[in-house]
Parts: sequence; C-alpha cells; structure tokens
Amino acid sequence: MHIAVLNGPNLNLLGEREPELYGRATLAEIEAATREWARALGVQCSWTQTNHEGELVDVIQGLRGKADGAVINAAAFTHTSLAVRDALLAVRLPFVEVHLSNIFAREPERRRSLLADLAVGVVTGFGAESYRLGLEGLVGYLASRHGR
Ligand code: CA2
Repeated sequence: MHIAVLNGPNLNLLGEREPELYGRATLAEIEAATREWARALGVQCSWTQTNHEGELVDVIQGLRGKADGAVINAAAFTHTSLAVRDALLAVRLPFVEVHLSNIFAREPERRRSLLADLAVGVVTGFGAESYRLGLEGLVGYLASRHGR
C-alpha cells in the first residue's frame, strides 16, 4: 500500500516561529516520524511539501494510479483553493485532511475547509500527532475496503 503525504505552503517554516500554534517540531522531524509510523503500519509513504498551488495540483494529478490514498495538510490552500479541491475530485483518491492546529478554534476564515467534505475524515489540533492519527485512520479505512 502506498500513501502520499502532501504538505502545503509555509509548513517548511515549522519549528522556527509560532510554536504556540504549531508546536516545536520541524517539518523534517514530522516527516521522519511519519515515515517511521508508516513503516510500523507496513505501508510505503512518499512525502511532498510545496509552497505553490499549481505544483500541489500537479502532484495530486500525478497520484492517479500511483497511490492508494493520501494524508493532506494543504495549509492555507485548505481554506482557499478550488483548484486543489478540483484535483482531488478528479483523481478520486481517498484522503484524510490533517492540521496541526484546531482550525475550528481559529479565525472564521480558517474554520472553513474546501476539502473536508471530500475527505474520508479530518484530524485537526493534535500537532504532529495529527499526521499519525490521520495515517492510521486512512490505512485502517483502506484495509477494510480492500478486505471487502
Ligand atoms: O494547523 C495547520 O496544520 C494549518 O494547516 C497550518 C497552516 C494554516 O494556514 C492553516 O490554517 C492550518 C499554516 C502552515 C504553517 O505556517 C507557519 C507560519 C509561520 C511559522 C511557521 C509555520
């Protein structure tokens, strides 16, 4: 099973600023932990971070037939990007939306996700653990679907 983990804009800055919102872990540390969690679950994982909306769309389009599912923290694009939504609709890839912070406890414009209704589920507010919970939830979902 191959799971793609996708990260949107500014997540490359994690650990440098705003630790009260996003924690102290760097994105490289979250990547290392996620790869370890994936290994323990017996799944392959790929990792992408981009600051560019079009690149995120290209990466999502390229997952068709290559990945079984995705864990996606689209960062600010979560709240703004019809292009990312359309790409996810086009590839019909099961995905879990994850966020480090609880987007529902933040500014009104962050409480809306343009992706969440397409997702298998959403994990928001657990810091780096959101990635582990999202990955576990997605792998369980895919395993039960394959077993049917
Ligand atoms: O809580 C999350 O995971 C977010 O997806 C993080 C995004 C934010 O736009 C979403 O509303 C919620 C922000 C990504 C990281 O931004 C940083 C900005 C400055 C310093 C460090 C990180």
